[in-house]
Amino acid sequence: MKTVLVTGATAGIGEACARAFVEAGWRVIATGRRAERLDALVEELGADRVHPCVFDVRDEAARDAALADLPAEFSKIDCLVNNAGLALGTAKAQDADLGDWKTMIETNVTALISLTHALLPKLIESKAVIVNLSSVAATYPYTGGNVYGGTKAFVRQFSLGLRSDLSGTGVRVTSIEPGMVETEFTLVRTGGDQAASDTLYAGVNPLTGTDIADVVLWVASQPPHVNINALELMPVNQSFAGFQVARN
Ligand code: NDP
Ligand code: 8X3
Repeated sequence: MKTVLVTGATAGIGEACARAFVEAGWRVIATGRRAERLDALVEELGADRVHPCVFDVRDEAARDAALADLPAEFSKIDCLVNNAGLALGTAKAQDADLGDWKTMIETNVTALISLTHALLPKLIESKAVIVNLSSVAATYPYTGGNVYGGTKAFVRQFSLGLRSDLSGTGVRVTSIEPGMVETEFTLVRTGGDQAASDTLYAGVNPLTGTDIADVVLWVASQPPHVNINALELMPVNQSFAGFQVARN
């Protein structure tokens, strides 16, 4: 039985990944800060299939302690899903909070590279699949997306660079780049504004966490000679708009 480590498994895409991988016969190391949500996953999916690891991805000491303590049957990691991440705020750069910018960089970039670096020896040994959650925001800029989009562009380019560095090791790397997925993402981004979140997704028929989890599982289930480099997906009701022009 294979094992996947999913960061940010307490909500949204990560939680759906935990369910999808267990359903497909994998063991899951599920991480996040909200212990009660991880406990609920263990309760639902079984302690033999889900191992909870409670830590903030930015806290390297807590992370290393949790991962040093993995039960033997969860210790060989066949797939790493770097999913934990967030956007904070939609303000234009000139109005944005610098603390929010730093939190996004620490979570979406620094924590992701740090975990990947820490696990690489194991991942090379097991010829693992690394799946990184980037975003359409990596490619298509929008007003107020400033640093969030920057972090996701980093994730995409880091994924491609990692793939290049890992040539010949058998490790595969994929950048997943979704558009609008209805999760707790907008609730977090708006500081808990449920009405704003509901309004954003109303009438869109957005992607779901399960849609993305199915894609992540498909990527991880390809035969060993197939690497999905990058995969961009959107809801049908989301597409591209034109440039803006400021007139004097
Ligand atoms: P959710 O807010 O629903 O879930 C985010 C997950 O990340 C939670 O499990 C949360 O766990 C975890 N997380 C956030 N910060 C930390 C932290 N400091 N330490 C540990 N875990 C953390 O959002 P999504 O499921 O939508 O987002 C998952 C990923 O997908 C993100 O990287 C996001 O950027 C990306 N994405 C999302 C899209 C969308 O439209 N929703 C589109 C494209 C990409 P906890 O709070 O318990 O710690
Ligand atoms: C989340 C998608 O368009 O809100 O990464 O940036 S978007």
